[in-house]
This record gives sequence, C-alpha cells and structure tokens, in this order.
Amino acid sequence: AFVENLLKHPTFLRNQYSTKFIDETPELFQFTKRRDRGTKVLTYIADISVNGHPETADRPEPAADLKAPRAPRVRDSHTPFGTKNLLDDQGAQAVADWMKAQKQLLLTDTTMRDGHQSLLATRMRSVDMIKVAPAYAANLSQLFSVECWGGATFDVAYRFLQECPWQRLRDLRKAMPNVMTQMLLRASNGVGYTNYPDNVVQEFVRQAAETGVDVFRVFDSLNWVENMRVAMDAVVESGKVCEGTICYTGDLLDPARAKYDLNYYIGMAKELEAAGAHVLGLKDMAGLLKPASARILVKALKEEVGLPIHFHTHDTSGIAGATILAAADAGVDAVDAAMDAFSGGTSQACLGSIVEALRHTDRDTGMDIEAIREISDYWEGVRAQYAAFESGLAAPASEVYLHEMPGGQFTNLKAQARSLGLEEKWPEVARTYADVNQMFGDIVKVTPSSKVVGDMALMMVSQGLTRDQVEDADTDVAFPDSVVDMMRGNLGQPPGGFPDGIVEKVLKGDKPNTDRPGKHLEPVDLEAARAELSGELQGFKVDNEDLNGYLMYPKVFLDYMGRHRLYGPVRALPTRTFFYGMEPGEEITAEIDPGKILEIRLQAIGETTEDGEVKVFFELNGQPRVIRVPNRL
Ligand code: BTN
Ligand code: 3PY
Ligand code: ZN
Repeated sequence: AFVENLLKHPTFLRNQYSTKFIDETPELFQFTKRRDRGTKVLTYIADISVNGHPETADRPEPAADLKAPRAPRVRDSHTPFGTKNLLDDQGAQAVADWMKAQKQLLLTDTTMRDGHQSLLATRMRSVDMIKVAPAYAANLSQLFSVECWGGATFDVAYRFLQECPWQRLRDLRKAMPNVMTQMLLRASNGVGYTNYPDNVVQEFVRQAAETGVDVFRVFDSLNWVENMRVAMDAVVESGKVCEGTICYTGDLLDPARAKYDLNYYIGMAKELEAAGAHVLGLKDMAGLLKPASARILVKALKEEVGLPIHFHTHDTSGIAGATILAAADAGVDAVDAAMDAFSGGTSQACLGSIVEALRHTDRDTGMDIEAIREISDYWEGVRAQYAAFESGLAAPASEVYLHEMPGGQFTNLKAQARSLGLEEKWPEVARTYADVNQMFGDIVKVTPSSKVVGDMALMMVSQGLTRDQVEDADTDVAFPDSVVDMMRGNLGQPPGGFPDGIVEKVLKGDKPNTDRPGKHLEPVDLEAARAELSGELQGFKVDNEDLNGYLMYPKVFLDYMGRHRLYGPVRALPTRTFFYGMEPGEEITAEIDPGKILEIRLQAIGETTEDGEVKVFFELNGQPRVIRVPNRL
C-alpha cells in the first residue's frame, strides 16, 4: 500500500520528489525499510522500461544490436610492480625523485576522468571502469597514473548516475592495486564551484587519500598560490603525491598578452615548489599551449625549478600531439593522454599515437602497443553505449585560441547556448567570452572561474549588451550572481587583482574582500553536520564518505539518498539497462555486492490500467515478481 501511495503521489509523478518531500510525507517512505534491494532495482528497471530515462529522451541511441564490451584478458596472473608500490614502499618524495631519474616519457591515462568529462558530459558509469581496471593493473602497469577521480566526476556521479563516487574510487583502487590513481582537485573549491571552509577541504583530502587517491593535482582557478596552500598542505600531510599546478593561459609568445609571460610562470612554479609540491603540474585546460611555446616553457621550468613536470593539455585545436612531442623534447617528465577511443577533440591527445611517435627515440615510453589497443577496443565499445551524451566537435577548432574555453566547458556552453536559442549566435558568444575575459582583467579560465565568464557572456549575448555598455557607468546591468560573487573576492584574487572599474560597477561601490576567502569562513562543526544529516535521513548511520559528499554538495547528496532508498544499488546495472531499461524477453545480471548476483529477466510489460499504472512482470533469480509503476508518458 505504501508503494502505491508513493508512486501515485503527484510530486513523485512529476519527478520532483526531494528530501524535503520525504521529510514532509514520511509515511510514504516507510515501505523502503521493508523492501529488499532486488525489489528496488526492479522498480528502477520497470520505471525506465515504461517511461524512459529523462536524460536519453530525444537523444541519439546506441545501435540496437550493440553488445556490452568485454574487458581484455589479463595477461599475467601476478600483478607487476607499479608506481603505487613505489609510493607505498618509499613515499611521495621517492616517487618524485624516481620520475626525474627516468629517461622514458611517463604517461597518465585520463580516460576515466577528463576523457569522458570532455567528450561525454562526464556520464561514464563506474561499472564500465571497474571491469577494465584489472587489465590496466596487469597489462599497463608502466603507466605513471590513471586519472579516474575528481573534477566534475564527483557531483555527476551522485546527481546523474545515481551512484556513490567514493565507492567508485574504492573499487578502482582495489582492482588496480599497483598503479597510482590520480584526481583533479580545485584547491579550496574542492570538487565544487565555491570556496569551502578550510576544515571541509582538509577533511575531504584526508578522506580521498584514505579511500584511494594517490596523486592529487591541485590547481586554483585564478592561479592564486595563496589559495592553494590549505589543500596542498593536506595532501602532503596525507602522505600522497602533491602535484602543485600552474594553469596555462594566454599566449606565451604574444607580446600583447604580456601578463602571462615566461617570468610569470617561473615565478608561480617557484611558489609552488616552496609551498611543498612534489611534482609541478602544468595544466593547459583549454589546449592553448603551442608547440614552440611548450619547448620554451618546459625548458625554462626544468632549469629554474627542481620538481619533475607533469603536462596536461587538450586536443581541441588538433595540435596537442605536436605540443606534447615538443614538451617531451624539452624534457617534460610526464604527460597526460587518453586511450584512442576517448581521445582527440576537447579531450586529451591519443595515448597510443604518442607511444608510437616516441618509439625508438630516447623518450621511448616502453609501453606495449598491443595492450593499449586491446584496452582501447574495450573503450570503443564503452563509448558507443553513451551515444546520447556525445556532444563533441566534429572537427578540430582553431576557434579555441579566440575564446580560450577549457575542454570541459566548450561543448557544454555550446549546448547551453543552444537551449537559450542562441545557436546561430555562437560566434558572437565565443567573441563575447573573449571580451569578458579582457573586461575581468585577463584571467585564468578554468572551473569555477570559467563558469563565471561563461555566465556573463551568455547574459550579454542574450540581452544584446556590448562590453562598452557593460563598462559604461550610466548603463544599468543586472550581473549574474556568479559574477557578483567573484568580484566580491569569493573565489580569490587573480594576478594583479580584478580591474577597479568592473569591481566598482558590479559591487555598486561595496568593498571587495581581497583576503583569502577561507580566512573569513567559519570552520564547519563536522559532528554537528553528521548529526544533522543523520536526522534528515531518519537516523541513517552517516559514515565519513557520506559526510564528505554532503559537505561538498548538501542538496545533491540528499537527493541522491532519497532516490537510493527507492531504487537501491542501480550502479550495478549494465549501462544500457540503466539508460534504456529492458525489453520483454531480455535477461541481465547485476552484481550488487561481491559475489551477490541478481539474475533479472523481464517477462512482459502489461497494459496501462485506468489508474495510470503499468504492471511489469519479472523473474528475479528464477522467482516471478510483479512491479507496478506509473505510466508518466
Ligand atoms: C541499499 O543498497 O539499499 C542500502 C545500502 C545503503 C548504502 C549507502 S547509500 C549512501 C552511501 N553510499 C554508498 O555507496 N553506500 C552508502
Ligand atoms: C575541472 O575542474 O573539472 C576541470 O577539468 C578543469 O580543467
Ligand atoms: Zn583537462
């Protein structure tokens, strides 16, 4: 009876249930205690099979006969020694020393983080990663690291994939015990879009290290080292590898962009070295570093700082491969690349091609190209399942040198512009984005500062405002909240500060805060937050991972938990089932705990009854089960 109550409740039917709804109508949710996980998962499958998944409606579909990809065989039953063993045995400094002593170019595979973040709107599910992780451990153990966590993957897991990001990390760490895992951390902005209190950042880093992150790439969205120290100190404290990172912007060789010149980058690198970084990250999030500049920059950084250098770029313009080879020539220690099937465009350059380009040279990576091909074949099969989320560029875009949008933002902003009816005006959006950057004083644009610039550019184009009008004291402008927030100093300070004129106009004369934002944020009482969360969840025992999810994204986490109580461990479902449900006669399996496998067969979908419900007939481990769901179509 409770199930029927809930499923007929108008709020649920509109798909707007939230934790508030759970609070206000607890009687509707009492059934959750009595329902087993199998029933919850069947409820999810029934609902998607009848009503479809909101995210894949009206989007391209994978081919009907597409099979779930099979992971490559594991070549060797014993797990070879890898960088993770070095870290565990000798510590983070030994990893940095080892990097510098290597002749070969070291490689990070970004497929499981930036690759799908850039190409598939971050929608790759954990099962598709975990299945191939043993093949990485066995066949590609020479990788420097596997980037598989952080950036946008954290909130997208909770928000759109209905899975726990911590569990993903734990499972990958376990399946790949010899290769270092790597995450992207937005310093004081954690894996969010706003500055968190210091103790929230510290607690997050502590937990990420404990659950399984080995290398933390720490960057600040305005390149303000002052605002990176809390996160960097926490990483060093945890015993993991601290990659203090410079974000590259502008054009090193262009005298008109003198703000970001060689001295600027050398100065920042020295600050990061003094701040305790083990490795120097060079993060070219938009793919703006040109081959000739890479040669100069890497050479100078190698001469001026003692840290090994790890280079990250995007192939948006199509020239990333050339830049990587130039950086390798100039002595860069490690670079990021993505497996073939997840490379190119707004993603990283192609890993297999870099390996081959360097073969028989003095930077020969020594990697086995056949092992790479097998794994990339697997990824090709994975990518095909996510056809609904392809948003990519059809061809390289030299336009990136105009707007300087990071790889993750480019296609996203294009889609946003389309949804605002501005598709035809894209060239204007791109130009305006560049204007906004200049108006803000020529800043680094990377999450979250890139979002602020994007918000402002879209606002200007949709309202037909020019830069001159925005800067004119007599023209009234309603600035987006994110712009007001940034001008207040809540994301910190760019080199040289924001221009006085724009600050004055945005804040209407209010004084900005130019201190480190965290200096003025009260520490969160962690145990009080845990108690509050437990109260919101009817006494659910909140562990440290859940608490960290809640501190980073309170509403997103609570919504996730509300759905989790209805749908259970849907993370275990095959990707096609998760996004498209099942067809009558189809059979799948889902391993909801190690060794606990649900065998699910969808027998038939009934007619819609007068009260708007559909009966879906299943067999669960051989036992007939009937699930009723509302027909919401
Ligand atoms: C169930 O699966 O039905 C009950 C298990 C609850 C697991 C909780 S949900 C939030 C948190 N994240 C996880 O991955 N596990 C716990
Ligand atoms: C992120 O912060 O998610 C990024 O990928 C920035 O480049
Ligand atoms: Zn990137």
